[in-house]
Amino acid sequence: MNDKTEWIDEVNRDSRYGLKGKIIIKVNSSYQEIIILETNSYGKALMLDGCWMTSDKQEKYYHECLVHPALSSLEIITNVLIIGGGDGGTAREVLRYNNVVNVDLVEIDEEVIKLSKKYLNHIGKDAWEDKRLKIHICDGFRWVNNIKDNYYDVILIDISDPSELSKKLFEKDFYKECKRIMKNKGILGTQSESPESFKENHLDILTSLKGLFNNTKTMYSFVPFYPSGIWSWTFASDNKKDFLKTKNQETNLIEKNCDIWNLNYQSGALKMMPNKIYKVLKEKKQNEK
Ligand code: SPD
Repeated sequence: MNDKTEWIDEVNRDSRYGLKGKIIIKVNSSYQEIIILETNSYGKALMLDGCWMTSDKQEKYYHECLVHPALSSLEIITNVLIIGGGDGGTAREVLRYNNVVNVDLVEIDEEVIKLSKKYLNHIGKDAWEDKRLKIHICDGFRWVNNIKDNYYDVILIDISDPSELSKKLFEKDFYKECKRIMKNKGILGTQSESPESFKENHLDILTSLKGLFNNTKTMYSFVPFYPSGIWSWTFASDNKKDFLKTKNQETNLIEKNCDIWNLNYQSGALKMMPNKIYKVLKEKKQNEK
């Protein structure tokens, strides 16, 4: 570890979101720059290509909100796909459900997994040793193209902000493939960016999913060190309108052991769509008629 304490910032438009700490490692993988920082306030933090991804003391705000709305809503969960998620936090939360049989974690950058296992073990914890977890070092788009129809019960998209590397995973063609490989009653959940600091991307994600699935729902909550703090997770399904209704018998126990998410938190977060987002979506819908 470097002994020097320094500020590392994510720059988003004209704002900077910084953490102060000591750099544990800074490397360039074949895909991106990876920094792991030891901070006083948030424990170890991971930055990819200048964007904060996760940190020991904030990750639950993100991972619990991505995983539990979808998994608590399904009685039977055989196959789960995680696109991205190389730090292991999403897999850890998924594997808390004993009735999950198989989890495919598809991450393009092997280095992220290696470094997360080594330095961010507080996040992945024993998920890495769980026999149900299969790690595939592969491009997410290529992976979904090669899977048979109606295979996954849940697809969770845990990827970085839109960039050269990730942009295909925000496009309608990718979501179409996800829909094809998902069971009829399955649920897709994705981090859907910030309605404030990534407003256009956020609207694009919601519009694409609304165009493809019968039902979508967006949850808004906080990830304190992401640009603007407010973040969102969107769930989509062709199942009934109330597809995010609790059906999994393990939910009560899981809820008790969460730090952030519970069914009340979820029900409030599902009502938090900022009016400016609501109005744009309503106008788009009217224009389609
Ligand atoms: N602005 C950051 C968006 C990050 C989404 N993925 C985070 C990875 C945590 N598993």
